[in-house]
Amino acid sequence: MPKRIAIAGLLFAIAIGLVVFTAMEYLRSSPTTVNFASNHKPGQAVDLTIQTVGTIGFGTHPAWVSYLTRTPGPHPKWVHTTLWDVPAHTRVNVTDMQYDTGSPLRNQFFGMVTGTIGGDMTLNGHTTSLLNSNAGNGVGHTFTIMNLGINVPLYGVPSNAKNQCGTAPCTPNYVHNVIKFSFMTPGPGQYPWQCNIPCGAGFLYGTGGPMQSIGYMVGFLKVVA
Ligand SMILES: [Cu+2]
Repeated sequence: MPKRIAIAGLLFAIAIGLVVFTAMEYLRSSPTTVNFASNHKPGQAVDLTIQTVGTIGFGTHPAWVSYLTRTPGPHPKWVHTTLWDVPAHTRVNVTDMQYDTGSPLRNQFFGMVTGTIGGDMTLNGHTTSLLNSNAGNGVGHTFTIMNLGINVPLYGVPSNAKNQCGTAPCTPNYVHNVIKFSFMTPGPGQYPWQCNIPCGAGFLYGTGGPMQSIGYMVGFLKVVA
């Protein structure tokens, strides 16, 4: 009898161990936060450089669409994350290197630039406040912070271009568009941001997979005081 209890106890301990291990693995695998706040001087704008890619090419979901973030400072590197610490009431200058192809929007509303400083963006150097996604290459992704009324459509690259980027991080010798815009951060808080194009290919209505995964098409703007 004591032997059985001992075995049952051992099995129970192993089960608990597995649960803890799995939880730790999950926590460890969640994307890191890029810190734009701690070295920030008051009044200075924050430069946020990101890229959007058609396939991330590595990790647990190599085929998924994704955003990547470039770290600030003298030795920048591309990180697979969509989590940012940013200072409050500060101008953020965003540059998106857009390497993905596009398509017509299901909801034309998201072809409009809203909530940015000046209500516009530049697309490869040209200022505009609206993209007609039924023309040209369509829209690949959007950068949208619903709570702040911010939406920026990201123009697609030509699908017949020969130099498509295969594996992220992409370098500028691959076909891409450069989209720039600025916005002001609000007071401290967590503001979810996302892509509003159902770009989760292979998932129901295109809204699953990368569309609901932090590090891919969803993230948080963590505004700190
Ligand atoms: Cu997207």
